This record gives sequence, structure tokens and C-alpha cells, in this order.
Amino acid sequence: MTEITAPKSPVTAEQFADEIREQLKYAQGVTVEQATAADVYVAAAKAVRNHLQDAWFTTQADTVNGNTKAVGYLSAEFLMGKQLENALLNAGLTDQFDAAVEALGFQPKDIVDAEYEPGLGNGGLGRLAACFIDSLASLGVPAFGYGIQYRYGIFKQQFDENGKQVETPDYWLSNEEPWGHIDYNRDQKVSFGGEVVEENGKKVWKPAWSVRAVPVDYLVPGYKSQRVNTLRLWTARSYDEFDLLAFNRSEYMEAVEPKVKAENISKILYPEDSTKVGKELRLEQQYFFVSASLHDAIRVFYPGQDKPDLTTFPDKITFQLNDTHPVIGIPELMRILIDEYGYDWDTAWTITQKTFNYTCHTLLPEALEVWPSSLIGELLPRHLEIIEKISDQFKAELKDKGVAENTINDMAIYTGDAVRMAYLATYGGSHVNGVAELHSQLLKDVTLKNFSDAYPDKFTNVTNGVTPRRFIKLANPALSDLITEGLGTDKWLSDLELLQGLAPLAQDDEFVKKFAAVKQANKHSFVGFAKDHYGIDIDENTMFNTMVKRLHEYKRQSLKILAVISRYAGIKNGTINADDVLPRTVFFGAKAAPGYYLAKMTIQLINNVSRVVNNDPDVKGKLAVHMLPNYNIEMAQNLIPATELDEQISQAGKEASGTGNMKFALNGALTVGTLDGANVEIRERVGAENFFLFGMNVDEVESLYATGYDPAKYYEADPRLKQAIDLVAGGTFSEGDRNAYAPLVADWLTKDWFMTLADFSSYANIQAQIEELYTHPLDWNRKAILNVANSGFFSSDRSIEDYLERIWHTGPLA
Ligand code: 26M
Repeated sequence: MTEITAPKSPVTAEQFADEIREQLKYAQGVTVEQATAADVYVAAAKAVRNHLQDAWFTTQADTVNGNTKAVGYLSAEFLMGKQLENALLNAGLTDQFDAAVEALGFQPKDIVDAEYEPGLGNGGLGRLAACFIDSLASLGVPAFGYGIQYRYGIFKQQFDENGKQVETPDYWLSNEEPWGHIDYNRDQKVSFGGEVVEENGKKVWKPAWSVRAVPVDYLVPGYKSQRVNTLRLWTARSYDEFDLLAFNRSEYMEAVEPKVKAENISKILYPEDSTKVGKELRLEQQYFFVSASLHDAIRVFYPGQDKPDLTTFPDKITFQLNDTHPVIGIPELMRILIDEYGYDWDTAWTITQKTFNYTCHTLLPEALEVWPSSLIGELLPRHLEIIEKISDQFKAELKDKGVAENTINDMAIYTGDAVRMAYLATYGGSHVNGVAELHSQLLKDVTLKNFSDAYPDKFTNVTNGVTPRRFIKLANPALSDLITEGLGTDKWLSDLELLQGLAPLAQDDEFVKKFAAVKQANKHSFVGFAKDHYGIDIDENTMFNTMVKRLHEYKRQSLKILAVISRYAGIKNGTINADDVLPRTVFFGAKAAPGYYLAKMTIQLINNVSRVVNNDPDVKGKLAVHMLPNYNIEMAQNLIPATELDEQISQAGKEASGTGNMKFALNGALTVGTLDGANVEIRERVGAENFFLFGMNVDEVESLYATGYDPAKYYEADPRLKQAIDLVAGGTFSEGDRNAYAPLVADWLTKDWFMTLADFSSYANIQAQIEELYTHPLDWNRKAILNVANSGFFSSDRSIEDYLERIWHTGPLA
């Protein structure tokens, strides 16, 4: 762990208020009297950004001139969340800001809330990238995040009167965005299409069209590190403002077509998560940001050099491929080295392989990207040739290693019809990692088994983590204060294993009561938040039970809603004595990919269960269900600290890691979960007695598949399950319409690919244990404290330390 010094207080509150006034006057052009909260937000953002500027310059200079290899994190998604509070915290300006805006006649919270959350990611993968760049800066490691500044982020989710998801565009740039520096003078040209010709025995790519990649730089301040790294997001611009020939033919609309086509590339984030879409525009996006980023890195590290010695490139920067989305970077670097800088193939290959590493974030075979060769050939003809040659070289290498012919064929990068990006990434880089112990093991044993047999040393694990700055300090200030009080220091914010010092306090009843009071206060705050944002009334004296994540069959929101329905039915028909029922409020939050039929139907079902249950006087005070719209980082920061019971109930062997699970444990929720992803490690660390485990493990799932899985058997065997499914099928949640959920019901009874029904009984049974414990608040909270105390491992700082040691082989700037 690097020594971290406390920041000096650079300004007084009065000075900071003056800086805000100055921004209002000269940048916004409004008087203090005219200023709204939105104006003050923009002014404060610019003021705090100014404070980071010198540290940003110094960090850039040290990155280029020092001898510490930098990290390039290539990611199609960075789900940053709101920036102001985080920037203030890391700049050490929080107190000055609070006092300054009060002096200007505003509430700090209103100013912070005025920021519009950028949604440049889908879920876990994008948020992980955001946590990682925070940790890199906090550890003082020189790093660049490289991605796309989409004009439209993840869609905003609403529900219609039938409870169906409705997606609306997220035009996050419609108001002034004060954080990004657009830098037209450090643009890159990215080309597409055309053909490859031979000139003087050399392959020459003659592209058909090009776009201008313009960087927008975001400052990434480290917490107490005095370092500010760069997040460089590319926006696509046209070189031809309009087509003069078309214009002269008076085809006015056609004249702007090239501009439209070019600017389309960075227009929208694909809202799929864990499915490949195989769309041309998606490949254009991937190549666009990767090509621009690689050229940018060469520009940065070899300034003004026409003939740089790029054999040193892997000593300057190591690139992490965040899933397969940036993997086209491997043939692109080959092309740059060979075609643009004249290196021979073998030298180029050595450089390329040393430069890249690949993180896999899935186990679902359908999520591993495979691109049709025809598409790559049309869009990137030179790259397809290079990929074919890499594929041939790979085959020859495997043959030399004595790998069997049919295995070699199974491992093909290029199949003739298609290119398998995960295989290209595995061969084309130095290391491959999974994101939790179980996941990395399954990658080696199943998904990439042949590769792991051939290259055992390439494979490693780095368990995910989350930044404690955003997800404890900012999200849960009350708990943060209590932790600091309990430990006698706030150093835990940059050394999260210090939380272990809280473990003895789980036996101190006074501390446990304080901890319980913090949770209650957070519940109270969330009640207010929910009233403000969703107009709903929540009883804070019920157990807050939460399941928030993308909607996917493997995550099994179905299991949760079926258990809720079963509980509802039980109370209604008296099989459960209403007096014995522990009052619960169940929160769901989940976006479904717009084309994912069963996922959207599940959302509709949850909304309608919510409507029926919340309006039924028979269960009033016992059970309430809320499907909160538009789950995003802001909601996570408000809901996680208020949650008492967290659901991590994916089918074993399907969730690569999960990171929500870590955020909940660190905020003192108990988890009900399966042995999947990082749940396994969370349970090991917090102790089996402090985790509600249920369901089949990976081996049991496998053997059930092998012997033939028949979900109907489970439906017949557990009357609670049968009753729940019958209510859905019978129209209870569709005003009598028996067809409304027929596809969902049919899927449960005949396919149930993720074995929801098989795990139902075990899940329903563990509820008794959960509720028993909850009736003993001191015992419950002792366990919750032990979850906090033993989850320090799940800091993204630790993840980054693991990457540094196992993969990147670099460290902090001197
Ligand atoms: C692919 C093609 C086209 C459009 C979108 C995609 C795509 C986008 C995001 C595919 C997958 C995407 O994300 C996968 C993901 O979020 N995986 C999650 O990664 C987390 C961080 O490692 C893990 O904690 C989760 O378990 C894993 O599901």
C-alpha cells in the first residue's frame, strides 16, 4: 500500500464561494441573484475542476517522463455516476463547498442533485471500469481510461399503465456538461471499408471512408493521492460538414449524409448486457474507440517522433481489454506496427502480445462475441487478413505443442465464417483473467479449457471490487462516521482491510445499537427519497429486502417474485398465520434489454404483483412490493445503505462475479444467496453463519442437467410453488387474463433453463431462518457488522493491487 498524505486545504470556504461567483458571472453569465441550483452546480463543478488542473498536468507529465509503465483500460463502458461529490471529496473541498453554497443561499444537497447522471454503461462491467479508474488514481498508478462518449447513454426506464417497461432516450448532454475538456487539437482519424491492394509487394489498405475521433477528457482525481488521471472518451465527428456535390445538385438533405453517418458512431450505447448483437454499428464503435486510443497512446508516449522505437511500447503502457468489446485492438496494433511503422510480422506480434491482457466477464456462451467474417471483411478488410494470419500462426503453434488436430479445430480463432473474439483475445495477449475465484476456475475448466491446457500460465484470477469512496463514504455518511469512530481513524477509506478492526465491536452492545440506529436512519432517508422520486409511501418499520441488478433469466428475478407471490398467497389463504408474518418491503430495480422478451415480461409481472399486493387490505402492513423505475447509480447510493437483506440468487455457475453483492455487504446488509460468483468469497470471509446460503452448487446444477431436468416435477412437488405459478397462470396479476403471462409460465414449466423451480423450495425454506434472526435485532446487527468488518477485501483498491502484481507488473508513480 502506498503512503498517502492528507491533502492540504487549498482554499477557504470564502475563497471557494468567490470562485463559484466568478464562474457564475464570467462563464455562465448569470448573477448570484439569478442563479438556480443548476447554475450553481455548473459553476461549482468548474471551480472544483480548476483545483484539479495542476495535479492533472503534473500527473500527465510524470506519466510520460517517468519510468513507470502506465495502464490503459480499454472499455466500451464507463458507468461513472454523478461526479461533483466525488470530485469534492477527492480534491479535499467538501467542507468548503458546503459552506460556500450555503453562503450563496443554497443547500449543498440541492446543488449535488442538480447534476444529471451520465449513464455510459449497462451494468456491472461499466461500473467496474469506473471503480477501477478511481482506484488507479487513488493508488497513484498512471492510467488512462479509454472509451466512447456516447451521446445517448443507457435508456431511461419508465413503466406504462400496464406495468410494461417503456424506454426513453437518455440525452444526457442536453444541458451544459462541465466536466469534459473537448480537445479538437488531439483528434485521430479512424477509417473504414474499402479494399486492400498490393503496392511494391506491400499490402496497402485503401479505406472508403473516415471519421474524426475527437477526445473529451475527464479528470479522474485520486483520493488523497494528489494524482489526477485521465478518462479519454472519444466522440465521432465528420470530416465533411456536408457533401458539396450533393448540395450543388440541390439535394440538401442528402448533403448532410456523411456527417450523419460519421456522427452515428458515437451516438448511442447499445443497451444489451450479456448478449451479443452482431450489429455493424457496434463493430464500428469498437474499432472507432480502440483505433483512436492506440494511436493516442503512441502520440502521448512518443511525442513528436516520426519514427518512434515502438519495441518499447509495452514498457510504456499495458492495455487491459475489458471483455471482448475492444479486442479488435489486437489486429489493429498489428496493422499500425506493420503498415504504418514498417515493422515485420514477428516483431509486431511480440509487441502486440506483450501489450494486451484480457478480462472475461461472463460464463454465458451466448455472451462471447463472435463476428461474421463477412462483416469484418467489409468494414475492416486489412484486419480480416491479419486475423486470418494470426489464426494460422496459432494453429501452427498448437501443432508444435502437440495439440490434437480436432482440438486445434475447436480452438480456431477464424472459422472461415466467423471470428471468435474471446479466442483472439486469449491468444493475442499475455494474461487472461476471470473476475472471481469460481469464475476464473470455470473459465479454466470449461469455457476456455483447451486454452488453459495449452497455456496454463496465462490464466489468473482477479476478484472484482468496489470503490469505498463512492459506495461507503458518499453513499453512507452515517455509517462512515460510525466506522471512523469505531476504528479511531478514517484511514480505512484507503486501506479497507482496516475494517477488520470492527469485528470485536460486534460484541459491544452499545456499538451494535449505534449501528442499528444508522441503518434505521438510512431507511428513514430512503423513505423520503422514494416519496420524492417515485411518490410512494414506505413503512420504515418493515424489513427492507432488495434485489437490484439488470433483469436477466440467469439472475433469477423470477425466483424472488415467485417467493413473494407464494408469501402473498399463504397470508391470503391462511396457510401462513398473518400474526407470524414478519413485515417486509421488497424492492426490485432492473432494466431489461429492449429486445429481451421474457425479461420485459418479468418486469411487467413484478409491477402487477406490486399493484395487487400493495392494494390488498389482507396483507397490509405485512408485505409490500415496489418495482423502482430506472435503477441507476444514484438509486444504488440511496437504496443500498438502507437495505437489510440483499438478494444474490443467480443460478450457480452463471454470475461471473457480481459487484452489488460487495456493496451491500460493505453497507451492512445480510445476503441471501447461492454459491455463485463472488458470493462464494464473500461467504468465506464474512463467515458461513453470517450468510444465508441456499440452492444447488455448480456440481449439482451440472449433474441435474446431465440426468435431464424436468421443471414440472418441482412444480408438482412443492404446493407453495404450484400455488404461486397457478396464480400467475390464472390471471390474478392480469385482471383475470390467463394469457398475459402464458409465455413466462410455459417457460417455467417446460424449459426453465436456469432451474428457478429446482431451487424454489430451498429458497422458500431459508426465509424462516432469515425472519427468526430478524426478530432478534441485536443478533441480526452483530452479523451485519461482521459483514462490514470482513468485506474489506472487496475494495477495488485491492483488485487493482492484484492486477498490478499478477498482470500489469507496474505500480504507482514515484
Ligand atoms: C455486447 C454486445 C453488444 C452490446 C452489448 C454487449 C455487452 C455489454 C455489456 C455484453 C456484456 C456486457 O456486460 C457484461 C457484464 O456486465 N458482465 C458483468 O461483469 C461484472 C463485472 O465483472 C460482473 O460482476 C458480473 O457478474 C457480470 O455479469
